[in-house]
Amino acid sequence: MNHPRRFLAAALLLASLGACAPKQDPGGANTAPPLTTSTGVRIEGAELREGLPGGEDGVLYLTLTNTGETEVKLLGGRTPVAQEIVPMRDHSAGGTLAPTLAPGEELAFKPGGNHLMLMDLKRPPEVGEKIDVTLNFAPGGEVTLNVPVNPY
Ligand SMILES: [Cu+2]
Repeated sequence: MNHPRRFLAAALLLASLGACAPKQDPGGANTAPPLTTSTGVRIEGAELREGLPGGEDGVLYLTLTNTGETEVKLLGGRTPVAQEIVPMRDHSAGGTLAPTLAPGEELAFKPGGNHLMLMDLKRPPEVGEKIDVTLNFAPGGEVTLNVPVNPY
């Protein structure tokens, strides 16, 4: 028997869950130049992924390394194209993250794992453009990167 409406609902749910969870690795992708915050957190490999048609959320990947001597928290972030940026776990684990990096610690946000989710996109990021992303660290405050958008 066919259940077209149920199928549609399931497909929409999958689409919304998947909108910030591409599986492919960003290898060779365009990324923002590395940057180090005043408290020694190095930000490398920052890239956005294009917004999907109808997708509410976007995704940002990067790797943080605490090269400083104090513990640093990533509080979150902002960008002109979304309501806010929220650190999240892999969707199979679920939930938000409140990352704390001890001196020497590294934390990767990457496809299939922890990610930085752009909540409630105001418009979909487009491949080839660069978008300002501001991350907020404590201590350290805000730092802004101009981040390229890669294919989903
Ligand atoms: Cu997400």
